[in-house]
Amino acid sequence: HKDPHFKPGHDAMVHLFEWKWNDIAKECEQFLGPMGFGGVQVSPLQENLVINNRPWWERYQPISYIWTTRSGSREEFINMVARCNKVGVRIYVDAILNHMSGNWQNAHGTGNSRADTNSLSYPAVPYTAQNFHKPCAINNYNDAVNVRNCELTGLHDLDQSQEYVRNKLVDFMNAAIDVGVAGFRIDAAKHMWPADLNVIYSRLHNLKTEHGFPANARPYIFQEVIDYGGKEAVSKHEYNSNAAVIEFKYAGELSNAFRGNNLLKWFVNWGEKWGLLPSGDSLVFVDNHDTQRDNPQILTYKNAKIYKMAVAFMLAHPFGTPRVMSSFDFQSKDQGPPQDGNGNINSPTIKDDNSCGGGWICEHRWRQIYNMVRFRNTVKGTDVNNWWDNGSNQIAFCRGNAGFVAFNADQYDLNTNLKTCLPAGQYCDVISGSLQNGKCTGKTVNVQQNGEARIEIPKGADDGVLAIHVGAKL
Ligand code: LAG
Ligand code: CA
Repeated sequence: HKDPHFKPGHDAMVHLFEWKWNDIAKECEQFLGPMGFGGVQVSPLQENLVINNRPWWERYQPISYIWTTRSGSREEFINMVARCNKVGVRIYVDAILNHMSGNWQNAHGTGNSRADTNSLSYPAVPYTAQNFHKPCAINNYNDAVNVRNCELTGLHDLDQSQEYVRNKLVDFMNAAIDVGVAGFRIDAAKHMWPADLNVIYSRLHNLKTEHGFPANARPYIFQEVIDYGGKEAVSKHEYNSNAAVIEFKYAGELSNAFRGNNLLKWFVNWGEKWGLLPSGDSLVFVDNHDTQRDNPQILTYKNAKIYKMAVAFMLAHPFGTPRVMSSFDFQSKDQGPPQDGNGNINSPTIKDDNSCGGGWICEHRWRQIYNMVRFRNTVKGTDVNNWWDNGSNQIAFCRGNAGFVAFNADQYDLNTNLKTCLPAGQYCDVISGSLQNGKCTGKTVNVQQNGEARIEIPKGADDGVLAIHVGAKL
C-alpha cells in the first residue's frame, strides 16, 4: 500500500480541495495530464450532512456511503476517474472511516438521507448506536484509548473492531477501487487502531489492469497521523508498516526554515536524520486544508514568495511522495468554496496566463510550481549530489546530470559560479519563465564546458529560486 502507481512521466499529487468531479475531469485532460502530474486527492466521496452556510468542513461529517456530494453525482465521479486515468492521472479518495457526523437537529445529507444523530442512528448505512464507541470526548493525547475510542470534536466514533463496521468500510472502499481509483487518504487515522486499519487494508481489492494498473497492484494508502515529533501516546511509527503516512514533521520543518527560523544549509541531510519516516513511507507536503487555516506557523499561498520556495524545494528533493495543495481563497476559517446562492459550488475560471479566478487559487497552476513538477519528472531516479551552501540560507544542489536548483533565502544577493552537473549549453530557468516554442520567457543560464554556470538570485527578485534541467535546454 505504499506505491502511488503514478504512470511513467507523471509524478506528484495535487489536492483539488472542494473541486467538482466534472471540473477535475476537465483539469486532468487540459492541464494535469499534459503537465505531468501524477494524481489528484479529491474531497470526500461519501454523502455528508448539509450544514448552514455550507462550511467546507461539512464534508467531514458523513451520513452515509452514498456517492452524492456537492462535488457531484456517482455517474460524474465514475466518469471523472475514467477520464483522469486515461490521461495518466490517478485519483485518490479522502476516506472518512473514523466517524460519522456530530449532533445536529433535523440532520439531512447531500443525497437526501436522514439521520437521528443524537441517537446515533444512520439508517442509510445502516448504523445504530451499537456500532459506535460509547460517546466520550477526546481530551487527553497522552492516552491512546481516549484518542482512539472517544469522539473527535463531537463526531460520532465508529468501532472498527466490529466486523459489521469493517464490512461497511471495506465495501465502500472496494466500490471506489472497482471504478478505478488508485488509493485513499485515511482521514483521522491517528484516531483508529492500527490493527483494525490493517485488517481493513488487507481486504481491499487489487487495482485493476483494465484501469491501466500493473497486475496485483495494491491501492496506495496514506494515513493522516498528525505527529510533529512531540511526546504523545500515538505516534506515526505505529502506522507505517503496511501503508504510507502523511509526514507532518516534514511540513513543519520546511515552513520553519523558509520562514527564517532555521538555516537552509541544514537541509544537506534532509530525510530520516531529521526524524522523518523513510522516504518510501512518506506522503510529503507544505500545507494542507487544515494547517492553512489553523496553524499560523505553516506557509500558505498567502505568503506567496517563500511558499513557492518551500514547494519548489519539496518538488526538487527526492524525499517522499509530494502533494501540492490547491486552495480556494478564504478570509475566515469556516468559509466554504466559491458557491452560488443555492449552495452549488462554482467552477474555477481559467485566465489566459493559466491561472485561476472566481475565488480559486489553484497553486498547481502557478508556473513556479507546475514547472517544478516537470523538473521532478525529468530528474526522477537520481540522487541529490554536489550540495552547495554559503553557510547560511543560500543552497544549491544537482539531481544527477539532469537538473540543478538554487535557493536564496538570505537578505543579500546570490551571485556566484556553481557546478550544475549539466552538459554545457544554454538552459531556461523554469522558475522565472518557461521554454515555449524554443524560446525562454525567463532568465537563461549558460553552462560552461566544465559544468559550471553563473547563478544569480538577487535578494529582491520575484522568486528566490532558480531551476534548470535537461528537459528545458535551448
Ligand atoms: C480531519 N483529519 O483527521 C480532517 O482533516 C479535518 O478537516 C476534520 O475536521 C477532522 N479530521 C474530522 O474529520 C474538520 C474541521 C472541524 C469540523 C470537522 C467536522 O476542522 O472544525 O468540526 O471537520 O465537520 C466541526 C466544528 C466542531 C464540531 C464538529 C461536530 O468545527 O466545533 O464539534 O463539527 O459537529
Ligand atoms: Ca476513533
